[in-house]
Amino acid sequence: RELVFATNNQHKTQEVRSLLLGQYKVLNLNDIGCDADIPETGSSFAENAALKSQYVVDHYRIDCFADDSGLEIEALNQEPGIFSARYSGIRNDQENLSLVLRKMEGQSNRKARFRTVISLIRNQEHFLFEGIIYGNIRETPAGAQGFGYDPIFEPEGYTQTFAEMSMEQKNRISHRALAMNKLITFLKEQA
Ligand code: ITT
Repeated sequence: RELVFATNNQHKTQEVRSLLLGQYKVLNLNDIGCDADIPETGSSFAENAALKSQYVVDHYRIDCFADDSGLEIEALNQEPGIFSARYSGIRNDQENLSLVLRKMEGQSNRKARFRTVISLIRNQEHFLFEGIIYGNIRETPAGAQGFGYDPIFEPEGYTQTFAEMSMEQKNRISHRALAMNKLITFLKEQA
């Protein structure tokens, strides 16, 4: 069984492949020969996830799901939010992370959450699945695993950042895993 995941992001692909291991083979945009940078012009994670999945349905006529995610920081009015991928103006994880740390300098409220919204299109029907994990923004980055803002995010109840955890550990608790588990449950119910 195959599922198409409308993403260009290799890290997301890896995490999702690991979560679906033994259940579904996952094809990303690269695997289906799509090199488009799908416009994300929506004003919410749900809208942007839906734009990505709809793009693939329109252009390839295949069912698929998409993931729109980001980091929401309380003291920054929930920024970077939907702008997470290009917060610094360019698509560069290191630059984006540095900008967040600069904006958080001297800030005592370090509360944040990661959020993923997955949009699934199946037989022209749309479904949404959300996952949220709460945590805190570190003063300095730690860890070399994962991607994006992982080195500065310490989930509540843990002493390591996401980037200090193995992918398996992150996949036990992450926003993406929570949303994916809802998707997996839904697909099982439909089967
Ligand atoms: P696709 O749209 O092709 O799926 P993308 O990288 O553009 O890939 P998003 O639009 O959802 O994905 O942008 C989310 C950004 O938020 C991403 O580039 C990372 O910087 C950050 N991000 C998302 N999930 C993350 C995670 O699990 N850990 C750390 N950072 C994450």
